[in-house]
Amino acid sequence: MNPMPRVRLGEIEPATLRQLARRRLLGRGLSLGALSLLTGCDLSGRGPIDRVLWAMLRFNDRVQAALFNPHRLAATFPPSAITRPFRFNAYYPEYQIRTVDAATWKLELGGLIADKRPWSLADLRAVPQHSQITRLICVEGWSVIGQWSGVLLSDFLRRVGADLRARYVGFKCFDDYPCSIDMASGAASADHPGARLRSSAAHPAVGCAAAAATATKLGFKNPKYLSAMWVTNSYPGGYWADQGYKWFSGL
Ligand SMILES: Nc1nc2c(c(=O)[nH]1)N[C@H]1C(S)=C(S)[C@@H](COP(=O)(O)O)O[C@H]1N2
Ligand SMILES: [Mo]
Repeated sequence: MNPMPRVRLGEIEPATLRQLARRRLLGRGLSLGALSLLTGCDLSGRGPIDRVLWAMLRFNDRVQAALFNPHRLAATFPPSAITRPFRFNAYYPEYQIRTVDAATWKLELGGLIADKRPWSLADLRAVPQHSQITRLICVEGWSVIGQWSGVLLSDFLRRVGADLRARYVGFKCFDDYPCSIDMASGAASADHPGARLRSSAAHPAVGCAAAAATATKLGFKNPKYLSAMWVTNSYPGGYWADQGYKWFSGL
């Protein structure tokens, strides 16, 4: 398994820029990789540094207004902005994708959930669906804009009688990618409608049955190939969180 490399900033980047970014952005949990993607600045490129700085300051204001405020929604985009072809990413190369039979696939439920009956793909598709075009940002240093459709995680959690006062929503994936998010991000439909269980893949190459997409978190907090979901008060960790990435990783 290759570790997901951290985004490296180019040698041209001055210490002041880095300090500024740390103080004003990283403190809030945003990686420099996410920053460079959101500003549209290639920080590893050879562009004039003050252009980058200027863009970052402008970006910082915009981000504070739009992304870091937990009561604002994730930025959405028009269909024309969707990245094609959509990019696949996992902790293994694309040719090693494991597939399941969508007809027999089930999402197992556990932990602090009243109705633990497993859900089929048809069950997931039979409840009200929501669609959103948002940006997925990977800490490796790239982003894609994609359309995520499916049942809102907050709706789903209420339907199955999840204890919404619990702290965590944990996910198991059939490619052995454990993941978990905070209940506040998963269940707060009014503030964060971004979190949803998507019942089909955004791109056919993924070949997955279901995924939990969280528009308000970095890419690695979007588990796909789901096999189980549970609600718990004990910290479940996750594949990258266990290797030192910030567990919360919100935008
Ligand atoms: N099951 C599973 N989910 C996963 C991963 C993985 O390796 N396995 N990688 C994560 C990472 S790091 C990213 S950036 C996104 C990429 O999603 P995509 O392939 O739909 O673009 O999936 C996330 N979810
Ligand atoms: Mo990622």
